[in-house]
Amino acid sequence: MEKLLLWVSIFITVPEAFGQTDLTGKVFVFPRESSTDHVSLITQLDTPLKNVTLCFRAYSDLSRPYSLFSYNVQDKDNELLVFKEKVGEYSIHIGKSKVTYKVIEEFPSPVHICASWESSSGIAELWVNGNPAVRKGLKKGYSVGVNPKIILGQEQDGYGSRFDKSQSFVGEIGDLYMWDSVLTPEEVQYAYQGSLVNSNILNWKALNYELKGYVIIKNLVWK
Ligand SMILES: *[C@@H]1O[C@H](CO)[C@@H](O)[C@H](O)[C@H]1NC(C)=O
Ligand SMILES: [Ca+2]
Repeated sequence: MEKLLLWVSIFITVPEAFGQTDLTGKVFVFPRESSTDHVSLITQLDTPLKNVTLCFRAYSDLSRPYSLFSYNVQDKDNELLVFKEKVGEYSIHIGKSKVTYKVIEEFPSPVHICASWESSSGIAELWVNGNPAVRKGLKKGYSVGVNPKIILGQEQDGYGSRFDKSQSFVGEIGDLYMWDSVLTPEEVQYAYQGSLVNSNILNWKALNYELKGYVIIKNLVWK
């Protein structure tokens, strides 16, 4: 009984100890171009990923290429990367390989993105504003590595380091969730509508993060 109580108290206190914050209705604003400003997202991940989905909202008026979500592991660049190539074109990178997606979009306008990858088939899906792009495949059989450095605002070529100003993100990001599973099309729609669905790797409602440099948290005023 005492052991049980001890466990209960550990589960209650851990989220606070790790500094998790409910960012519902908020966004990270990256207000200027730099090679330093970024947000580091902290998660406990010690099982390699065979299935993964990442969803978020972003709003930027950059027309040059930029990183939306950069996940590196020790000694492995572009382990999991969602990148904007140009207006109407995105790419997903897994284990240094890359596939691209062409989408119809207005510029500039807010987007909701879901990107998923399934090791058993290699299929990577990109959903933009609830619409699926043509599916592509890469790194079939691969596993995405553990103990990541996850960076918003900059594209890593190192492990939490080696940023490139010309690939930095200027704009706003919010509603970010990450799962160790591939969401169903219905779940992607829930995510797009903002009525989600618990996530287990990263959760905007209980986010553990560090701001570095000029990054400001503001209310979400677009969607
Ligand atoms: C990944 O998803 C596939 C089906 O899409 C499933 O068969 C497999 O068990 C999943 N693997 C893990 C580790 O969750
Ligand atoms: Ca890189």
